[in-house]
Amino acid sequence: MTSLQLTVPSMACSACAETITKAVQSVDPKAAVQADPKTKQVIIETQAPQESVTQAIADAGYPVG
Ligand SMILES: [Cu+2]
Repeated sequence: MTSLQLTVPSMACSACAETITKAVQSVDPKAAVQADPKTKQVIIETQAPQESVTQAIADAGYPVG
């Protein structure tokens, strides 16, 4: 497991956080995702490569800052 800490500036509310969580889990269904709209931080425990995770989040409409 790798722990990733990403900043997603466009994550504005809990619906955004949910979309981001689903995007990550489309890459790794077992990923543990904590997305906090207040801090714009997404903390992910995953076995997927970071590039795949950031790409999936970007494809969902949330560029990783
Ligand atoms: Cu939102």
